Amino acid sequence: MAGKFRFTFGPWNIHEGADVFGPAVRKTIEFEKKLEMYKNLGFSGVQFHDDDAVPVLEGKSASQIASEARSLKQRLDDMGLKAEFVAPRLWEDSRTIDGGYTSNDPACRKYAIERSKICIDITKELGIDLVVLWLAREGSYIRESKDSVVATERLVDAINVMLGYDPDIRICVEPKPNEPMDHAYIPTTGHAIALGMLTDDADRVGVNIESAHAILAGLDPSDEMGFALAHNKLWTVHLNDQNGLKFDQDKSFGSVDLRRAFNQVRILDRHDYGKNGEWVGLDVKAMRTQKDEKATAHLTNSLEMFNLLLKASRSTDDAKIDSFIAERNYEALDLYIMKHIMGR
Ligand code: XLS
Ligand code: MG
Repeated sequence: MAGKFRFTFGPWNIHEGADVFGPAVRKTIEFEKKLEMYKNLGFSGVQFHDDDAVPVLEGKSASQIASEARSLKQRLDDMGLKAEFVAPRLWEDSRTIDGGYTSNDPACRKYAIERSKICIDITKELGIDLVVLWLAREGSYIRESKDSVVATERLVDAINVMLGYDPDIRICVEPKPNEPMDHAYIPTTGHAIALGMLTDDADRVGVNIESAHAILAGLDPSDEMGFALAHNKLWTVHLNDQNGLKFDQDKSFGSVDLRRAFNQVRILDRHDYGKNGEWVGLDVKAMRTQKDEKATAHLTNSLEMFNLLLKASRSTDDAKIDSFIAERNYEALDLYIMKHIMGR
């Protein structure tokens, strides 16, 4: 069967448990300590925001940023870890309140572009070519505040600047329909791929599909992945789970809907995801109730569930499935899959 999967997560996936309504409930684990934990947890790849890689970017010169990124690369090499991607954190600065690339204020748009260039510099110093754009604030709270045609054009312009800034980088747009904005301009995989097609070099624009984001858009993550795979655009994934249309929960993979998780693993495996070096990212968060000493269980649990579901996916009786399909006996197929996932 298909190859082996390699797993990544970002330092933000080990966190203190603060939420919109309450403060941190777990001790902070220093970044370096987190890096030391990766291998023991079964992960060999690290995803970064630009300021995870080089903290406090503001006020640092380009050469200082480059030298800090180079020293991080050295530490990763020493630990046997690889960076997967870098994403510009464009949602925390006061200049991105109304959006980065789609802000109505030209000075703020300029800031977003400059910050993205810094992100690309860091990406290159880490020896990789992948930038992820989660377009957090590229949307609106009220429709009348922005023009959706202009916003789309501004997103294209911004991506063009990034593509032009470095001839090798590839950009993965990570769609999400809402939160923090009421309406986001790039809510789904289809939007992300179509946006890429408007750019100067569509071949260098792909997608990062996060399970919870697809579910928040009322879509099935495995079908979203299939659509992207059919376009050769699935260059990374953020697997997790989500209990209906609520806040973005980033629950452990498979913890809400095992069958939905099974189908994500199945589509990835059946189409050799990873054959071009793509990683499996687990963008999961620990429950706020979790105690300090178990603050990483959500990561190992998600990894274990992926591997168990991979086993389940690879052990289906495909002749049986084909005959159910040929007979159009989907009730039998339905029961077969449910029992198979239950190990019966
Ligand atoms: C938020 C996203 C974010 C990106 C990286 O929902 O998951 O963490 O993946 O910027
Ligand atoms: Mg994500």
